[in-house]
Amino acid sequence: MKKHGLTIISTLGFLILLTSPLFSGGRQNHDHRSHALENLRIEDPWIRPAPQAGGTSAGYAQITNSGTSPDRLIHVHTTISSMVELHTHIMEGGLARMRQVAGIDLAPGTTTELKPGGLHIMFMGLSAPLSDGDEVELTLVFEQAGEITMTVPVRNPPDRQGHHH
Ligand SMILES: [Cu+2]
Repeated sequence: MKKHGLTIISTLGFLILLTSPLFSGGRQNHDHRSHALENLRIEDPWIRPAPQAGGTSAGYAQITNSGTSPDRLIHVHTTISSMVELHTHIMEGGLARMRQVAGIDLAPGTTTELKPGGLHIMFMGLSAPLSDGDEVELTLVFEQAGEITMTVPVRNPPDRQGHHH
């Protein structure tokens, strides 16, 4: 019995030795993540109004990465639509077309602008119409910083008055 007890103690000691680097590794990872979160600033987020449920809309913002390492917007969670994709615009035969991208790179020390005609968050299969003045909740998922949830206003594009259609 005594011998058996010793075996358990030494096994425990061995396990503690094995797991302690994992614990400190996990803590470091958490620090790294909250640090990456501190370094991201999301400004002027907005979503385009949409007249019909089942339709599409697009979301924009300026995302500043003031840290020293790159991050990446990889997904957006929301209940306003059944599908969300990250899109960019490319010119094809003189026409601007939207194309899905796997992520939006946020280089350190730069501001990445999601704007009409450029990078944007695409909402497809809206669960309800979106009207100017509404507010919706979005959770942006970043590769390094993790998730940021925020309330985003629905509003008309700022340059709408200057366009003839
Ligand atoms: Cu799009």
